[in-house]
Amino acid sequence: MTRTVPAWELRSRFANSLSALYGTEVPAYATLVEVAQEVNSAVLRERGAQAERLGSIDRVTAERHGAIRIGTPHELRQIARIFGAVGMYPTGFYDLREAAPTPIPVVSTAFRPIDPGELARNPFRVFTSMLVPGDRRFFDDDVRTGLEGALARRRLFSDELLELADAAEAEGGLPEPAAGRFVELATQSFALSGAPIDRAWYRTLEKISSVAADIGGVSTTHINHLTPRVLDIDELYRRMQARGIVMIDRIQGPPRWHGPDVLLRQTSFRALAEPRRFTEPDGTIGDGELRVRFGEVEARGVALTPAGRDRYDRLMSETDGSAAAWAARMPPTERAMAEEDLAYFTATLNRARPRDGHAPPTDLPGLARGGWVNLEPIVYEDFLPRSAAGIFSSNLTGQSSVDHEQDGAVRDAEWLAGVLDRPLHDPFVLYDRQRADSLRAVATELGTIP
Ligand code: OOG
Ligand code: NI
Repeated sequence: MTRTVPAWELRSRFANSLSALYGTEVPAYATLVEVAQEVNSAVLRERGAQAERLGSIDRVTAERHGAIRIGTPHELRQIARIFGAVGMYPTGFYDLREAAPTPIPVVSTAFRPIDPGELARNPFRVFTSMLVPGDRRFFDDDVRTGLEGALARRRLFSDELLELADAAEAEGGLPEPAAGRFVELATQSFALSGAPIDRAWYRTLEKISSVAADIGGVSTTHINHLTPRVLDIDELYRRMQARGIVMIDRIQGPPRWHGPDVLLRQTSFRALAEPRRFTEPDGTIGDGELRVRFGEVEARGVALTPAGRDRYDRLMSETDGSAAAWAARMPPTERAMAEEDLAYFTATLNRARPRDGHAPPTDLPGLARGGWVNLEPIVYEDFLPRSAAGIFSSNLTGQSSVDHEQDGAVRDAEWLAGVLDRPLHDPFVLYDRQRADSLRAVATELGTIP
């Protein structure tokens, strides 16, 4: 009898296999992974256990996020089945149509493990964007009709892949050889295709949005970037430049400062132009190239509570986001962030606390203020596309822009959950649950169970 390869192992194999593919497709990615590993080893040597405070070195070394872009609710449901097979579930709603300074005609979610144990085993996540052809800020009736026709005709995933995915999700894994076949087919479906691209149609879309062209101008999908995690992104940036790779001019997100690492910091480089084949207006097929894929790297910090997130958004929109502005508005230690309920932590009982006759509180800020607990940061597992203020607010309030939709549908988190036909997880709820679980254990030990 063959062993069932469990979902987490399928996920890990899928992430590795995509990484191998992307390394052959985009050689600068392989350099980026190499430099990230150099930096991570150096940080581990210098900082010891402190370096692993936001994840074990094994986790961080294996950690990647990918991004893909697709065209229709139908395709999104299929992708949800494929990711569901490897224990990755839709989490968070991002409306990039509202993103300053460059609105993009997509709404997005991230597929990722949601359970802390599963994240520790392998935290692979994929930011997944879906085109909104019905948004009249971007597309007129002709282009919309063209897009809908082109997207309805294509098939991204084979029946064999989808059937294997369903079996894996139902059984919590797959036996061999089905497991290997699943990983192979899933990887192939995100490879860059050699199929010719209709040049005129692609150009029409590209004038509106390069992302729209990358989705609706081609007949397949592909992994758009694959991002390793690094423990010191400033050092990585210096080393990449020293190797002659031109990076964007800055690291996005919070600045480097003397307080805790918070949320997500990212930087990227543009990949080289890649050869693609084109169908010309006269029907002949010619060569050309496109630059749609890039390289990105990220450093992760502690997850912020809604209050912390609000403070972060204000900081980024009202100040220059510098280390000085940051220091003026954010508390400089994990403990102070916990006391002000700005960031998420798990708590364990502080057995060294002297008895002083005080009754312990039950909330984490109170327990932190009274010295009752030791704290561990909960790492931010989500995204900050275009870190500008306001993108995420749609996640919090569900507000949307009805008047822009040609078909009158409001595209918010609830709508996306309906499209997916499975729960759309809210990142704040997941972080809160993790904190609450740890507080229950502390309360049991303190005898304060409500
Ligand atoms: C996805 C952009 C979002 C990130 O790291 O914030 C993303 C895309 O370009 O399709 O990957
Ligand atoms: Ni990314």
